[in-house]
Amino acid sequence: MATETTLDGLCINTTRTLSMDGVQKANSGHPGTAMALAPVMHTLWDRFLHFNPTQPRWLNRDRFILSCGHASMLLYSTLHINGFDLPLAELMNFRQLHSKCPGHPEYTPDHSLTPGVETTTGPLGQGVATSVGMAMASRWLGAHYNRPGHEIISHNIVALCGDGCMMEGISGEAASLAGHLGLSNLIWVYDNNHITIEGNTALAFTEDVATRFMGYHWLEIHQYTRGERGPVALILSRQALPTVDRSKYASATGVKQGAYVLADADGTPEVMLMATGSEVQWCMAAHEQLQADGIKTRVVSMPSWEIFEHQSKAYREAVLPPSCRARIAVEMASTFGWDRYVGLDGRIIARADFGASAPLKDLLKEFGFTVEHIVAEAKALVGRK
Ligand SMILES: Cc1ncc(C[n+]2csc(CCOP(=O)(O)OP(=O)(O)O)c2C)c(N)n1
Ligand SMILES: [Mg+2]
Repeated sequence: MATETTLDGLCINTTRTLSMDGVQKANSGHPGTAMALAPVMHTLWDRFLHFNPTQPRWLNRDRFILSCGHASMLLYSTLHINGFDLPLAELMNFRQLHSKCPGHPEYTPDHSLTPGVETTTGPLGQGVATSVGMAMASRWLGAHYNRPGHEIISHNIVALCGDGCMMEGISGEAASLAGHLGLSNLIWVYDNNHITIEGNTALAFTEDVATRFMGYHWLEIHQYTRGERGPVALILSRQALPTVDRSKYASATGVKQGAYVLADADGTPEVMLMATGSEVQWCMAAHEQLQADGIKTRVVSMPSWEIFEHQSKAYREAVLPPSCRARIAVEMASTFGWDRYVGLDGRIIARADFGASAPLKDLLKEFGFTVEHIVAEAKALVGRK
């Protein structure tokens, strides 16, 4: 991972070590979730949320809710790093009596306890349910107080939740209402890590959450993005993923357009690699190799076809120039939908079936989800060795 040397990497690792230290000092709980979610938190707080750490009650701030309240050290570390009035001494006072860093985030209306904590969380499912109420409140305020040219209320509500939240019925009820109301100011990030206190979720929870959310009329997509037509659920991958070095590659703000150029060649690309979510990592590695072999390669991250289709023709053609017909899409699920983007000359590395089980490494190799295979396909497409 190149991130260790970058400011992003430093922020992420500092969030992790602060969380570890807090848990260690309190000798209570474990820092696993905080460590795993540190990159997500960093991306949210650094790239998406609008807030002012010196004015934690600023009316139009985005609201962040840690619905997996058991990972509270993650929130405290993040608030500390982002300049909220939560000094290191308070962090090291985690889980002590009268601490500003209690075992679960605790809300006080004047933010006197923990600045930046927007609601009390801990009972699983509660935080995400509260987020729907907040999104409704924001819509109500906007409808009453915004005037043309004076949009004083425009904030978003972002909730981070885990398997436990999705298992609780209340999250489903709240999500149903959010979908019904079309609350596009609401985003849930779901850490589907398949583990709870009791063990693997396979023991008790095998429903298809993504399909359920589609039924609720949520716009479900697999990478960080924002939808304009209804609430959005972002389902994080269960595999360990390298973090993209954003100082070297394009900023993640392009996700708002549904698709964007993540890595590029000098001049017109000869070949384009397209993917979403965890497949992007292989495209990035293939990009490095192809570029080194003198083949001009572009990587396009496509978190949402739907949002991309709503962009101007100029933008769409800037991202996917029609002149470049050597295109490869990589998707660990079905080939469905990609033909539109790879065109007649392109290739799709995907699966038309499902059900095989084996260690992940063996499956990936068997099905061609490897950097070597992508590189070979790309070279075959452009007729080079
Ligand atoms: C309603 C409710 N029931 C039980 C608990 C106790 N509890 C705290 S964390 C946890 C497991 C949460 O698992 P998950 O949401 O997957 O989080 P992860 O372990 O992945 O961080 C449970 C059962 C709780 N906080 N709330
Ligand atoms: Mg879990």
